[in-house]
Parts: sequence; C-alpha cells; structure tokens
Amino acid sequence: MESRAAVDDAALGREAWSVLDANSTGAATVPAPGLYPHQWNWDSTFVAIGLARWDTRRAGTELLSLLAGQWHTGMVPHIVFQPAHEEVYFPGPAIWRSTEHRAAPHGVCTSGLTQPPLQALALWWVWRHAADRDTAAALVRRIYPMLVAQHGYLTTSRDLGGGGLAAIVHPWESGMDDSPVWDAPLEALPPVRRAYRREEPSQWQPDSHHDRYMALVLGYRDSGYDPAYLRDEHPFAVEDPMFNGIWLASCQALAELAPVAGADAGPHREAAERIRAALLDRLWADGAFRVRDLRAGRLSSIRTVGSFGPMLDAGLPADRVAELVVTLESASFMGAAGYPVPSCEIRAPQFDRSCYWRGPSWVNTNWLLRRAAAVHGLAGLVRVLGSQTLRLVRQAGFRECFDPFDGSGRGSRDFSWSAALTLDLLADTVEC
Ligand code: 9WN
Repeated sequence: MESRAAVDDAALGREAWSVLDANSTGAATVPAPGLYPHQWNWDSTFVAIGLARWDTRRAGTELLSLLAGQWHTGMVPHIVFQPAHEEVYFPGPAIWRSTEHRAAPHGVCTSGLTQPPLQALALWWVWRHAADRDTAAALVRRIYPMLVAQHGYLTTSRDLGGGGLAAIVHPWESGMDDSPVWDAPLEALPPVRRAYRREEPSQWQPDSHHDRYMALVLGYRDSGYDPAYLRDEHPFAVEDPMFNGIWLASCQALAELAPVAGADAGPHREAAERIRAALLDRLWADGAFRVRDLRAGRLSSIRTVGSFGPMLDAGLPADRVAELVVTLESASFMGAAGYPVPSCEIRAPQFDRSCYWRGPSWVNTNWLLRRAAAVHGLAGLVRVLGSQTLRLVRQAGFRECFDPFDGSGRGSRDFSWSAALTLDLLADTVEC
C-alpha cells in the first residue's frame, strides 16, 4: 500500500487548505483540476460544509457560485461549466446545450441533470457554525428562496412514482455513478448503437454502460428537458434512498432556517414527514432501505452505502435505526473492512474493492454517515467514523476514494471534498 508518514492535525489542516486553494477558481472549487475541471453540485456543497466552521464568507461564495447555475424550474444542475476548460470534460456544454433552453440561466453553461439536494443541509451547517452571525444571516436570507424553489422542483417534477419521493433519471444524479444498483436498470435499456467515449476511438466498445449514460442524456435533452417526458417515456427512473435521505435532511434544515428568513417552517416539517413515510413505505424491505426501479417495478437486492442515507433523519423510528446500525457494523460493511465505509456490501458478488462506487470507501459518504450517527446520539459510531476517516487521509492523502481493506488511495489526488471534510472533522473532535 502507498502510505506516507502520519501527519499531525496542524499539518493535515495546512495540506487541506492548500488543496482547496489550488482547486479554487476564485468563486468555485472544482473537484480535481485534471479530471474534473468544472464545478460539481454535491462536491461544491461538501466544500461549503468543510469551510463552514472556518470561513463563512468563502462557504457562502461556494454555494452562491453553484446556485448561479440554478434553472428557473428550481433545478440545481450537477455541473456548472468553467468556460476556460469547456472541452476538457466529456460530456461538455456542446452535448448538454443548456443555453438553448429557456429555463436555463444566461451567461453560464450547465448540465441538465441534478445531484443529491444537499444544499439546505450545508446552508444550515454554515449558519450553525458561523462565528460571523450577520454574514451568516444575510446568506440564509439570500439563499433560502433558491432552496425553496429547488425543493419545489423535486416535488413537482421528480415524483415520477407518485408516492412522495424524488426519482433520479440518470446514475450521475445519485453521485454514485458506478454503483451496482444501477446495473439492472441500465441493462434493461435498449441497446445503444453508437459509442460515446472519453477514450481514444481504438478503445471504444459500443453499448458500454457509458454509452447508455449518454443515450439517457441525449434522450432527455432532445425532449427539451421536459418533465412530462421524464414521467411518461424516459427509460431510467429510480428512487434512491441516499438522494431522498439527503432531501429529507435538507427539508429539516430548511425548517430550522425558515425563521431566519422570516418564513414559515411548517411546510418543510410536513415535507420531511411525507418523505419519511414514503421512504418507509416504498424503499424499506428485508431490514434495509433499497433502490426502487420504477420502470421495472422492483427493489434492488443489493445493499450499498446509500442504503443508510435515511438515517440522516432524526425522526427515523428507533427500531429501524437499530437494524441499520447492525447492518452497518456487520461483516457486510464496516465489520470486515479495515477502513469505513465500503460503498457496496462486501458479500455482494458485484463488490469490487478498486472500482469507484462498487466497493471503495469515500470521505463524503463517511461524513454523511457520521452525521447520521450524530443525529441519533450514537457517540461510539461517530468517533469511529471520524477517526478512521482521518486515518485514511493521514495515511494516503486527499484521494478521491480508498481501498476499504488496506486504505490505499484510488482515483484523483488532491480531491476537494476529501480535503474540505477533513477540515470539518479536524474541528469537531469532541462535538456529536
Ligand atoms: C459524473 C465529480 C463527480 C462526483 C461524482 C463522481 C464522479 C462524474 C464522472 O465525479 O461523477 O458526474 O464523470 O464520473 O461519481 O460523485 O460528483 O467529482
């Protein structure tokens, strides 16, 4: 395993800041300049969370730069493109053609998909930790209406199953692109005749999962990003427990923030209750939350790190929390891994320790599960998730993800959310 001398907290913090400074464009922080030179939705939001205890203004600038890409429908796109690097990432602006759509913002190119709606939780995190209360209050008043619009979009345009949850319409919207839970819905799509690859043409293999990703993008784009097309024709529609668990936590965050913005908290509390009831009714089976494929009418048999997303809800019934914690600490997840939390259950045939969301551990999902443990007062789990995540980055650096058995780094180096969330963990050595 590639390892480095353990660094102390002060040195780790300095390294984290230098990664964030190097990856900053001034207003936005890109995930990793070489591979991902644009602003990504949940990446930037995790950066804002990491900055919250240290720099209120910079955290606010990060969220506002992302929200500059918000569509008039309320949708917050999964990528806001940086003009200087338009051609570096595929699919770029020429594929999405956002500027041709009347609901898209002017002056900035974006994708047409979204990512988990983490922004309200992040804004609340900034509000909760800000030393500069006036700046934080002004930020809440400015951003709150944008997030109300975002939640309105999810309610009106993404409840494709009619049961009160938001459906994702592409694996990229989950943030966990390669997770094995998308294999069955992707494989059920019609074959794709054309190859759309990032690699050299000699390496193209038509009809890969990536080609199917592209076919989904083009079908949605060519419908004019039409919600009726999503509801009636789009072949990929899935209810994901992590996406909806984050949405629920963000509804609770909006309820906390509403008084600061001079608004009524009631509708957000009601929304959180509706989502909780729908999660329990639609996604809970055999002791876990599972992905529901709306087109096949089936729940996935595979449990992943996303199965624990609804634990972010402080109101999740205690018996369900207890069952989830048993699973999380079992040999299927943390019990057999040297480093938390494998992105797919270790015993699943699809588990792969080195392939992105099919096995490796990630700092962002560790942070979310640590937060979930904290809302349920599970101090031991909070401590383990915090200390083991810091151990990962101390040993292997701010990598994109990590081998769950030996902790070696995978994917990009100097990855922004790994650095930013380290800052949050370093600041939070005692608090639950
Ligand atoms: C597609 C930027 C993003 C993350 C996702 C991660 C990966 C993109 C890709 O990189 O997804 O959105 O090209 O694979 O899976 O979580 O937001 O870091």
